[in-house]
Amino acid sequence: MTLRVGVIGVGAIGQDHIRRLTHVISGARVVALTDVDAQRAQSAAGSLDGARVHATGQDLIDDGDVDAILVTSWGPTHEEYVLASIAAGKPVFCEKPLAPTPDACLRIVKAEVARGRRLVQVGFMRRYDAGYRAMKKGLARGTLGAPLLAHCAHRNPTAPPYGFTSEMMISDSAVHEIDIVRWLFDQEIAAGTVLKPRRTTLGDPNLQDPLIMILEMADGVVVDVEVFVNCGYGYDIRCEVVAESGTVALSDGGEIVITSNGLHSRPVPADWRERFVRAYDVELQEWVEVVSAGDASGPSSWDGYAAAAVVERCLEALQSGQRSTVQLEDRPELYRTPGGTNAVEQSTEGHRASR
Ligand code: NAI
Ligand code: ISE
Repeated sequence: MTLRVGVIGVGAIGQDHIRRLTHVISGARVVALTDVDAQRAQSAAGSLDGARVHATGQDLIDDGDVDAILVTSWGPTHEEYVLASIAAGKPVFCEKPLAPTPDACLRIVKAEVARGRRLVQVGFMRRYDAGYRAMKKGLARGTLGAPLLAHCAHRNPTAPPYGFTSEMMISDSAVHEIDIVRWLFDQEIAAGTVLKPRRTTLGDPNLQDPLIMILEMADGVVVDVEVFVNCGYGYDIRCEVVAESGTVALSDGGEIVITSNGLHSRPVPADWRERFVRAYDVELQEWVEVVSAGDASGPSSWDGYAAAAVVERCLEALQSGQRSTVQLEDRPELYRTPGGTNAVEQSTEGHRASR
């Protein structure tokens, strides 16, 4: 069976996901598209065999030939499309953030719970990255002892061109670290503090760039996250966990080492597309397989909500300079099933959330 996918929002990541659904992974076909920029939608459809262009996201969701929805429009538009997909009973993959506020995410959680089955997967693709998966397995083995600390860095060569703000450094960029440490440690985040170091003179002077977030996990592990969106030299993602008997870290290795002029050097990825290319492939391949089997797995609406709640408190901490505590609602039963949130989801070894 081929999963017939409709895509809402065909900008940078929308087009990248269309490419992978069409040319990289198996079992899916893009049959419909829409974008508020109608010309962009027409041009994206031009490269696809027989894909329909719809005037609105709702028309696309209502299309009887669309089995599942991919939402890759701007964050503030996600809630409307995810809720409409749930109402139509169609599986929906929504890029991060699930929605900009915890309240909006909770509306999605409640709609899904009322429907009685998981339909939503959130695009926290780092959970599918080989490096982060190896770190999680390394920690689970137990030989390193209890984790105590983690050091993360999230560096973009330049801030995205669309009016990027200091708040977006947390809600758009560091939201990935917020999700990945919840997943790595299988713990919620209990509090956040934001430090404001000296600003770079490169890039927008209004940006608090870099900034440092201190996240306190519920069990006392402390995580520092450097977010630096105009680092200039490339896209550099780091993560090291310090445990009682050793450390485990993402390797900074690319695939090759260049030796020249008395130096060994490794290329730095240009952007997220390059750094996480395999993670996005695995993420969407698993989504297609699981959804085609009538099932659900991967980061859930609950994970989208928990991340949004931490983001909200960190934004408060950015303003106040104070530590902010995070209070989550009770986790509904739907998101307690095995594999539903924090397991290593892998077709060969993972569990699936049941309907
Ligand atoms: P973009 O600006 O390149 O593309 C967004 C597209 O959505 C544009 O073509 C825009 O016209 C369209 N759009 C906006 N509102 C719409 C609406 N109401 N209905 C239909 N189309 C609409 O942005 P980009 O970088 O592709 O980001 C899109 C989403 O993906 C964001 O939520 C972003 O945070 C997320 N993202 C996730 C990444 C990841 O690593 N997982 C990487 C990059 C983006
Ligand atoms: C972008 O939206 C992403 O999600 C990328 O993964 C992240 O590294 C970048 O900072 C965001 O702007």
